[in-house]
Amino acid sequence: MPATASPAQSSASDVAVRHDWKRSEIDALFALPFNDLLFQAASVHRAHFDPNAVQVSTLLSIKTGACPEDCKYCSQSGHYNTELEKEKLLEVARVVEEAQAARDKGASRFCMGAAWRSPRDKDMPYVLDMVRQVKSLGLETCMTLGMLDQGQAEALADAGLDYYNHNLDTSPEYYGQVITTRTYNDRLSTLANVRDAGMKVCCGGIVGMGEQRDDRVGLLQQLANLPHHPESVPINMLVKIEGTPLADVDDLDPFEFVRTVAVARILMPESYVRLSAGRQEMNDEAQALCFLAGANSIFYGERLLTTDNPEASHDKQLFNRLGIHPLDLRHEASDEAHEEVIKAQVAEQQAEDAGLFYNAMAQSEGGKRPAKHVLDKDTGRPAATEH
Ligand code: SAM
Ligand code: DTB
Ligand code: SF4
Repeated sequence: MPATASPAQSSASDVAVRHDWKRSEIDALFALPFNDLLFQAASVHRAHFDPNAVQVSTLLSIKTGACPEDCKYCSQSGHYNTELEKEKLLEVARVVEEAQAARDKGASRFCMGAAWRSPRDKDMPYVLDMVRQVKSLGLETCMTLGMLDQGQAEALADAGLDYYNHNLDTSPEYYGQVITTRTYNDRLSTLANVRDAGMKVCCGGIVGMGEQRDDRVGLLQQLANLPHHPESVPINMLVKIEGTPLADVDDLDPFEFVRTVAVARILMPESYVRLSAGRQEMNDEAQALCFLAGANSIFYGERLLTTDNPEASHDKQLFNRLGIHPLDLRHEASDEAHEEVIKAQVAEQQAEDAGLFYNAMAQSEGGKRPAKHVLDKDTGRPAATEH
C-alpha cells in the first residue's frame, strides 16, 4: 500500500490489516506533510471506529516502588533515587474499593500495575482474587505485573483477566540505552505467553526519551508486525521524573507526538490507540489533535501509577468541548446481552406456540416454568436466573 493512500481509498473494507510493514513505508508516513498525515489517519480511524467515542480506563498502582529493573524513565526503579514512597501489595478489599469508585466515575476498564520484574508465586493468589472481584463489578480488567511465564499467563486468563499490558517501550536498537535488566526478546516472550493464554494484549511504548524518529518508526514497526496487533496500543509521552537518568532529556515536539499517534492508527487500524502518560503536561489543543489523529482511549482519573493525570472534571470539560463521548462497554455488553435475552424469549414463544416447549419441560422437570434471564442493572450482563 502506498504511504500516501488517498482518503477515498480509506473505507473499512479496503484498508487491509497488514503485518508486513517495511521501515521505508513507515518512514514515508512520518514524512508526510502534517495535514496529509492527519487526514489519512482520521480517514482510517472513522472507517473502523466511531471517531467521537473514546474508551476510558482508570489505573491503580497495586504495588509501588523498589522495582529491581533499571528502566531509565521510571519513578519506581530501585536503581534511582526518586524519593517515591514505596508501598507493599495492596489488600484486595482496597483494590476493589478503588475499582468501584472508578466504575462509578465512568471508567469501563480498570488497570492494575505492580512494580515487579515478574510476579512471585506467593503474590499470585492475591492478584487472581483482585481480577475475579474487580471483574465481578462489571469492569473490564487489565494488569501489568512485569514478565509472565506461560503458567502465570494461563492462571490470569483463567481468573478472567481481559487484558495484559506489557510494553516494548522503544525500538530494538534504542532499547539497550533505556533498560539493561531485561531484553527485548524477554518482552516478546511475555507477549506471546499472554496471547497463547487467550488474553487481549495491551502493548505500546514511550516517546520523548531522547530517541530518534527512526526509533519511533522501529517501535511502531515491531508492534504492527506482531502476529496479531495488540488490541490496545498505549503511546506514552515520557513523564520526566527527577532522579532518573532521563529527567533532563530534551522535550519532544508535540507535533511529532501527534505524528506518532497518527502513524500508529494507520498501521494498526483496528486497535485502540491510547493517548497514555503525559497528558498532564500536554495542552488541550495537542490532545484534540491526537484524537483527530486516531487516539481513542485515555486514562481517566487524577493519578496514573505514581504521577499526575488531568483532573477528571477537566477531562469531562474537554470531552464536552470536543463533542467526544466515553465509550461505555457496559452498555455495549448490555445491548448484546439484551439481544440474546430477546432472541431466547422469541424462541421460547415460538416453541410455546408450537405446543412443544412446555410439554418437553413438563416431562423433564415436573412442569417448572423455564428460566428467564435477568440483566444486572449495573453491569448490564445476565445476572440472576428468575423462575
Ligand atoms: N513493572 C511492569 C513493567 O514494566 O512491565 C509494569 C508497570 S510499568 C510502570 C508500565 C509501563 O509504564 C512501562 O512499560 C512504561 O512504558 C510506562 N511508563 C513507566 N514510567 C513512565 C514514565 N515516566 N513516562 C511514561 N511512561 C512510563
Ligand atoms: C502504559 O503504557 N502506561 C501506563 C500503563 N501502561 C500501566 C503507565 C504510565 C505510567 C506513567 C508514570 C507513572 O505514573 O508512574
Ligand atoms: Fe519496574 Fe516496570 Fe518501572 Fe521498569 S517500568 S522499573 S519494570 S515498574
